[in-house]
Amino acid sequence: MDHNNGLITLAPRTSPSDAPKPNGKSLKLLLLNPTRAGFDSYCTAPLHLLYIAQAAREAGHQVEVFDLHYTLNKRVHFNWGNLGKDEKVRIENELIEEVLNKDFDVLGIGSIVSSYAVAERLVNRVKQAKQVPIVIGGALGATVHDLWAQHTEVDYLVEADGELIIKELLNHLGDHSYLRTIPGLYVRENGKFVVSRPELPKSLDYISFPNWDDIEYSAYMRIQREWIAATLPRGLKPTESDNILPIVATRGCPYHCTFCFHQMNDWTQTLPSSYRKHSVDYLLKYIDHLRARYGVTMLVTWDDLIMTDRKWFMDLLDAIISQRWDLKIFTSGGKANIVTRDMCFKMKQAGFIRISYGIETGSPKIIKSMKKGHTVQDNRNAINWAREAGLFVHCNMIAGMPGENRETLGETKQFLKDLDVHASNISFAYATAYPGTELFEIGQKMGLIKDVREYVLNVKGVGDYRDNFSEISREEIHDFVRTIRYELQMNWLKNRKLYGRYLKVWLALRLSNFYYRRIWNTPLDQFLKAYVLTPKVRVLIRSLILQDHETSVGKAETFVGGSGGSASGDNPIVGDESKVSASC
Ligand code: B12
Ligand code: SF4
Repeated sequence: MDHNNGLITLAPRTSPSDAPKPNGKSLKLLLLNPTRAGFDSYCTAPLHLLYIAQAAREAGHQVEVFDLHYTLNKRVHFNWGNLGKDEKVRIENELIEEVLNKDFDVLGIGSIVSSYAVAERLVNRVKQAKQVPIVIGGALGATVHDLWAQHTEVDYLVEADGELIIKELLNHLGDHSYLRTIPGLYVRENGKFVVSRPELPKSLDYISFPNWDDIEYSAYMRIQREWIAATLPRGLKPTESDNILPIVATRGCPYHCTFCFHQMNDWTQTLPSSYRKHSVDYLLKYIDHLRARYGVTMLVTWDDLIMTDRKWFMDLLDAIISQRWDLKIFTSGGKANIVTRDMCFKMKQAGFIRISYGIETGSPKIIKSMKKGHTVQDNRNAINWAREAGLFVHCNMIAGMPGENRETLGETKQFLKDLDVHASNISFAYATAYPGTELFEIGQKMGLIKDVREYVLNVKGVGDYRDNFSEISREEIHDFVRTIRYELQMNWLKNRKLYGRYLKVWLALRLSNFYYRRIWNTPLDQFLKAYVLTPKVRVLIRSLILQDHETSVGKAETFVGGSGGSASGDNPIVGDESKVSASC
């Protein structure tokens, strides 16, 4: 046994245990998807809970899925950001009361780590009111096990795929000597968690199809459609009749990029790879089911890295092509050292319309220190091949990693300009450390993350730039992320000799520089009200400064292939709240 942070790690179980008989009782399981710190209004389907719900139901239990994030946003008309603090507290408490009024024997919560603050409040309130066991999964759970141990009375945490674990837990609730042998289940004993290392079956085919009828799926389809429409150029945007659902074909990833979190992300590389996948046959059946039951016309892949196994991925593409389904597929998971020119063409044939790559940087030094496992030249090839095949290409970028300086940012800018990337086809994230990643440990060593609880209580999306890992000031990093988008637009317009629009963006950049460098501490609207008299001019200047593509550069281009083109709707300054997956 080894002891750390109040965690006791048992030796891995070498063979499946002799399961004692289930206690035979049918339990009521309530599954919650909590809201996230910062309470953004983007609502994606709680797919993780649908998988857990289906598994629990198969083991003879009753399940309800309650998506607090969606319910809250729906209640405030997706306008959370504009509510006052008191109003926010009132609504959160109202929702917690609703949870308390439900009839359940076990409470399950799952989300990403930015839900920790809300989940901690929720758990403590539930434990005050009811003596029910609580189990937490996803990145929210085991990565911060010491916080759950010290600041709550949570009973169980789940470190891995939860489908097998939830069955065991519900069937043997209370039998700690048995439960502590379940791989991946953290069991609280005397204020500490005890755990057996997870054993993850390499084939995911034991997992049943999630039941989308557990949630108001058509609402999530609509939200997803609107988000995708905002990120794609005209001609590729989904229409009202498109029904879109996410799919997860593989889980985990064999790479160890320093900033990335995935389940069983062992960046110390002492454990076997966490990568696991469904068979092509399973996926064909599942997609067919989604088409028949829910009228799905478009899929979004939510895998960590769907193309990890090149041969398997090509087989999947062939199988999809042979079905002649006429499906559209939107993916975030392209990796430059895996993708090939042939793969891009085959993806196009199979219905893929968009691919995003974790380009991250144009600096050879930074890409190496991120442990991306590929080079800047690989990135160039990957973008060019996808463009040749007619895929819409999106580049996920990161600014402010350790070692970042003026020179490396300059290399990134030049890289994007040389490839004639349009500003709307990039997302810039600020380097952000999530627990369970190497960057988190680097942040602790650099003294940036001192108090883990304080950090986790406040960790939000990448727009919330709190820690500067780089060699230059945070203002310089901010300035780069703000101005690169104007500069790429100007570069793109100049390459096409569109000088009228070039001048407009040039003016917008000047205005933005003036505002952010000279008077940034006065809120923009207050400033405009004080100094700009005509409302029409105020609207124009506001849109120029905030870099609203629709109003400042004209409507989105009709364009496929990435050698330019502008998809409207990106977050104007940070541009990356919309990213749904790891960079890859
Ligand atoms: C959908 C998604 C989102 C959604 C929200 C998801 C949510 N739950 O709230 C949106 C689009 C909003 C989002 C945003 C962000 N995301 Co995100 N997202 C995903 C994505 C693509 C899919 C999640 C999923 O459904 N996975 C499939 C299911 C089956 O796996 P799972 O979630 O791990 O669930 C299993 C187990 O964990 C466990 N389990 C989970 N919950 C529970 C509960 C119980 C009771 C039990 C028993 C078990 C259990 O069992 C499940 C089934 O086996 C993942 C990548 C991925 N492939 O997982 C990233 C991921 C979760 N996101 C991530 C990140 C970094 C972000 C952003 C910061 C990105 C950004 N660029 O801004 C933002 C944060 C925004 C914010 N304000 O906090 C990271 C995780 C970060 C972390 N440590 O928490 C991931 C892993 C991607 C990555 N590698 O970078 N994301
Ligand atoms: S960024 Fe992509 S390739 Fe890197 S570890 Fe994360 S999922 Fe894997």
